[in-house]
Amino acid sequence: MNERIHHTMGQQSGRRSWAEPWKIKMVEPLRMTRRSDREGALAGAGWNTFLLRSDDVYIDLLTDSGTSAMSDRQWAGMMLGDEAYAGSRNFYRLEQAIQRWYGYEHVVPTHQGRGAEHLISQTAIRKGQYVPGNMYFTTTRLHQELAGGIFVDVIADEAHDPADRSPFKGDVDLAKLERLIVEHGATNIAYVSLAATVNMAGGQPVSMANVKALRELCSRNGIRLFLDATRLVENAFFIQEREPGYADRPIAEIAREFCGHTDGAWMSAKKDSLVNIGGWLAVRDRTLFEELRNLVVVYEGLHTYGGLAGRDMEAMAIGIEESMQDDHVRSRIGQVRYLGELLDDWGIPMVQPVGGHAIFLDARAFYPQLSQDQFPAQTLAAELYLDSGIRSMERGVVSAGRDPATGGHHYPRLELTRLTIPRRVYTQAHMDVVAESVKAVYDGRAAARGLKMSYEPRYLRFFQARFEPL
Ligand code: P61
Repeated sequence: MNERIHHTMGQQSGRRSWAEPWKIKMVEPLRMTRRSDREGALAGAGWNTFLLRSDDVYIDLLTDSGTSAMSDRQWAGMMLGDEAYAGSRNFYRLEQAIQRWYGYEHVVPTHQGRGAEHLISQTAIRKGQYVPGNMYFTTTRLHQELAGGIFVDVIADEAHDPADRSPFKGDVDLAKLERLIVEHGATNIAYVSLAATVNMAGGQPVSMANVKALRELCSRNGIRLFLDATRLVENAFFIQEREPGYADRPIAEIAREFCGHTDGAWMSAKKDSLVNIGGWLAVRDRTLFEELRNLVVVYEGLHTYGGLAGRDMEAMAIGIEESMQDDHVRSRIGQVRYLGELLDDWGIPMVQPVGGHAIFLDARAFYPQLSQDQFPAQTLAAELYLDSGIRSMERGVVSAGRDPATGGHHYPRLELTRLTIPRRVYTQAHMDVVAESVKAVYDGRAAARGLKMSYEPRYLRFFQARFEPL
């Protein structure tokens, strides 16, 4: 065989190819657009990909949230919805699934992740308390701040460097956390807010060793440890792959062991759990649970539906089980990596190592000619859309928002554009198209001029802000 002919991606990487453990039963046609259509659509959307109509998008990599394909089992489950106002059978199925796969005893359903973040923040934070976390997430930090908390980033420094290839860039820097405890006293820390994986750092995992050490430090100081379990399954995959002693352990077991070190968790089930809508909050402490269960009826709905239809809870219960299967997770992350490897071969700057749910392009490295005030990552998202109709998301200075104390922009070190891969939705050929478009935009990078913000909403500005080209 001619050594230089490597046709499949597996061959190119010196291995046999991975593939999806499913086949396609139903398709959703996509509209192909011309560049002139896209120019009109982008101008109409104020150069913000959140404001585009989905009909104007070809490959939608805005988010992996609520965009996954449900299985035939989940769709069958949708027909088994018990839409009783109180005591729906599907709630008990969901409760059981969370107890079995995540191991928490007391469960409160919510309509999605931020509903759960709202409840835990209002219940567990006193005004003026600090809330250390492994990097901010937009909605998480906002709910902590709205409850009077002060977010402090205690993630390891490596997480802020896109080129650093450490295997567990989501780890908490325990020395940073200890300094915070010494400085302010344990009673002024509401809880530690631990996300696994860390979205804004590039989908980077937390090691089991780190959560164990964190548990020990928290217990010693009487501080609670709560987990954002939104992409915990993906985190468990990385532990299995990278941490000594876990190679032969199933992902489900690793995920459950991880939860075992925490006091409770909140969840956006729209990610790992393969549903279009849903979330939950679950804790071990009975008293805290009573408070959460009482508050949910004010903001979400009765404690046996939390803003969801019975059918949504059924689909979630089934999705949780499917999400924990090793073959599923391997192919999900395999697809993200496939795209990452193509881009890496072409020298495209991005966060390394490639994380669980997305490729994060390094917009600073794309556009060294732009300052952060010219919104490089927003510019890159716009250019990708113009080139091919691919929709991505800004994760830089626009997403970071303003400091509530000073009113000035937060200037995060990471200025990234996220290509987020929905689960079980796009094919390898779609990934090829994405890679080719990123390369075309990279080749044209010298011409980029940046954007200015022409409208800025008060909360979570990145969703609705408008821009104009400079
Ligand atoms: C996303 F642009 N993520 O990544 P909810 N925790 C974590 C999340 O990733 C998360 C939530 C809590 C989204 C949707 C989204 O700035 C944005 O179910 C780790 O979306 O309420 C959501 O869960 C909140 C996109 C959220 C954003 C906020 O695309």
